[in-house]
Amino acid sequence: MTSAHEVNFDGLIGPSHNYGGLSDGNLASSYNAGDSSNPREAALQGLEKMRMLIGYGLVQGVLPPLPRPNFDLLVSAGFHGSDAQIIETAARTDPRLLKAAYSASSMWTANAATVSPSVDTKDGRLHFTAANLSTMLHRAQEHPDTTASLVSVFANDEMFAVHGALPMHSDFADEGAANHVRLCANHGAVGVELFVYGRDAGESIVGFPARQTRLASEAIARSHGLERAVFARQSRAAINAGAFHNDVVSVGALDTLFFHELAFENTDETLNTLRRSAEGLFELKPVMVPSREVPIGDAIKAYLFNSQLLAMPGKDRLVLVAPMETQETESTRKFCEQMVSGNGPIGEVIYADVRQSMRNGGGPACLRLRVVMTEDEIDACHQGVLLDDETIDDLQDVVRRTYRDRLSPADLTDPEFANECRLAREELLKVLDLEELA
Ligand code: SUG
Repeated sequence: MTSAHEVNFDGLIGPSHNYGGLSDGNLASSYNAGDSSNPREAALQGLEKMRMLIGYGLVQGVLPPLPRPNFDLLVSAGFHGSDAQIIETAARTDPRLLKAAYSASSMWTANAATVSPSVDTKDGRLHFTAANLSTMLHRAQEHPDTTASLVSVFANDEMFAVHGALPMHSDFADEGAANHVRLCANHGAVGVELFVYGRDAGESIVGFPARQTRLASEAIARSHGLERAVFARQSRAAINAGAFHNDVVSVGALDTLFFHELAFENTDETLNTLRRSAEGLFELKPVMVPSREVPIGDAIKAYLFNSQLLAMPGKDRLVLVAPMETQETESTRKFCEQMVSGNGPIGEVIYADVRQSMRNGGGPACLRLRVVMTEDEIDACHQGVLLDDETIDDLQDVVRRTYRDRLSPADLTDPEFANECRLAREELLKVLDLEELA
């Protein structure tokens, strides 16, 4: 066993954050479609969450926003000419495609990749597989640039293995760490990796899309060289209620799995398989939230489970970092109050304001990619993305100077906005010492 830290790499929210209504099955995205967003506030909220966690003694990383608009997407759809001509023609003929090309969805880094720490893998390297996000067009464009970011940040081939995305076919649909939970005795010990899928390859589904297939999860477990992988099916009821990823109805940390009664198709089988895989390593602590206390609709509206579940220095029980919406919803607030007053594994709930992201269906857990790293791995990764208060100040300064505080879908048609986005990103990359990604 080695000592290791769970490093949270949050997605820095980009200047084109907007409410495009692009995600079928994601209720917040549909309800808020067309509203004006505030990209400046969104990015500042995300950075304040990162600052808060640094304050609690955690190691915090960041991944930069991807280049938007994505001219490659627009050019592959046949638009051509100068940047301004491409935008003007796309705005006239296919505004939805223009919205997709502008989507700031890479902020939700829980969907950037699936990550297996070196202690779990056969070759002893820390493995990443960029998610193909093949179900939604605006997300399917992310993986080439995400892979490039991961390659830049985790550049040491002896320690890190960055795999490109799985084939772009519906049989391999993969949404990354949002459907993956690692359980263990402590971060540096061998873990059990739980992969949650919504359908089998080739299976057709009625209702909201199931964005992860069992085949995709198995392919990742194989290529990461995992010995203790468990595959469980997400319940159809959860998906149809709006849980488009498993992390909307469950979250785990160390030996604790916090989940809604309706999260899995077969709860007993899932828990028993986890217990068997964890034999000799740790004793699983399931914390199930019953529907009679928190109806699934409330859990999804309040995003109770889309929280960060964290082991914090100096605290002997886990801390849940939940969105404000969990505090504002009666059933979830009450559940949290009762939970922390008991003697279970979760001892505290802290509420974070990430409302701008929440209105697109992204809570605290969506905004971060967990990477369990040894001290040597932390030293070997690109240091510019490891944050302290000063770097957060610098990033916030760029955001205040370069981001708009109001963005409506109509603003995306202004060619000048594309230029603003590019300049803002270039300044952010400079702060992170990642100009190579410009
Ligand atoms: O993929 N929303 C994202 C939210 C992702 C949340 N991530 C996790 N649960 N891990 C999605 O549905 C909305 C974009 C828009 O409509 O403009 C969006 O893509």
